[in-house]
Amino acid sequence: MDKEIELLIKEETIRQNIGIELIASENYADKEVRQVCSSILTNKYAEGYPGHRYYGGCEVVDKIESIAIERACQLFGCKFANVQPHSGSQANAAAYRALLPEGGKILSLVLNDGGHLTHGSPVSFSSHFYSFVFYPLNKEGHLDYAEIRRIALEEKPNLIMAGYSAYPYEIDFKKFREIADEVGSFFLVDMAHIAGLVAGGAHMNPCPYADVVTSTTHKTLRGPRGGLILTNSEELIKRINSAIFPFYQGGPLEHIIAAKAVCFKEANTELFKKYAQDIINNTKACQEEFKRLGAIVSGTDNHLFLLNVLDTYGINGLDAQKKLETINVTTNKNMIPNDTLKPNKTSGLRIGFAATTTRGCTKEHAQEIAHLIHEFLSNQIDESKAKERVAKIIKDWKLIENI
Ligand code: DSN
Repeated sequence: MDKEIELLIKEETIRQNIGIELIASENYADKEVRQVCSSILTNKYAEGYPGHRYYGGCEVVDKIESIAIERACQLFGCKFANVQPHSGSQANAAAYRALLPEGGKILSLVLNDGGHLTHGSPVSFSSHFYSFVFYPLNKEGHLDYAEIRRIALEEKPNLIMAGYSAYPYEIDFKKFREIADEVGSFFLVDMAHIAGLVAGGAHMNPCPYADVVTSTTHKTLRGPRGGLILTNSEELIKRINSAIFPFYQGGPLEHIIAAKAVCFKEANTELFKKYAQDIINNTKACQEEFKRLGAIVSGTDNHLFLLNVLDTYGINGLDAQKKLETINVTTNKNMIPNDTLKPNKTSGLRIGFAATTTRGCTKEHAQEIAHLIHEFLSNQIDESKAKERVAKIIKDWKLIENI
């Protein structure tokens, strides 16, 4: 094997094993998913869809892609799926293309309140091809459905969006559907962050309410890195399919699609239901412990919460992220509602438990993680003491290569 790359993979394996991974969008794919990702399926070109390809020799990948579609539909209780998006961003691009004319108006969450770049950021394709208006969170950091309805009635968007990157509470998709119906808009849910919770029955399922649901497959869903689109509309799936191929993408990644099929099967089990609930229990345990210690934190109903490091420890989000990295605790800086600092500094950290729960994190570990971070960021313990505590917490966790 290429020694340079082999050594770097070893280095990354060590980094992942010795750390506590609290980045809310990350997870550890299991052996089967990883093996399928690196299979010979990578050799095959298969532009098109099962039964309608532009290449010969697609009879096997046709079967694989059909299984992936069937399993995705079964898992989320949906009629149609496109399993080809290379990422969540590609999935969103295709969904917009299927639902809107160029320049169409989209109502989404204020980006600093937890929206994703593809939900209208000036640096993303989204704001170049579509026109965005935004709804804010209320002062307490919650969705304000009356305010969303008011803005929607005033702006009359073609599309209303829900689903976020840093929102710690349950989303009521039924309320969004009612607003969209009143206004005559399409309703799109980007469930990338919560897809595993939805699959495990631990969050309301958007599929009965949204016209289109987009997702990634590698966050709480714990599959390979990639995207997914779901809908119950026969008309929309046709438009979605042609938006993915040939409009935005070329050859599908059949090795990744096969790994998505494995992931959908794994997520449709009692074991995965328990995993989804454990993520929520661990997140809650850590958030409550921070609160008990006097830290300023958001609430949580899902896999993440926001910690206000600026007002709690007098350190901005970027510096807190860097400081925690010195003891192998990985988090990411994040804006908090009404943040006074810019996105490159921020006042907060986003903390999530999907990855640690996969490795065997318990509620007691989650509480100890709150103590560790609290004591380290408030300088009650030094780096070497903090590293000892990290090693003790992860002592019995699974090695990532054995997951
Ligand atoms: N980059 C992801 C996240 O961290 O939330 C969203 O795609």
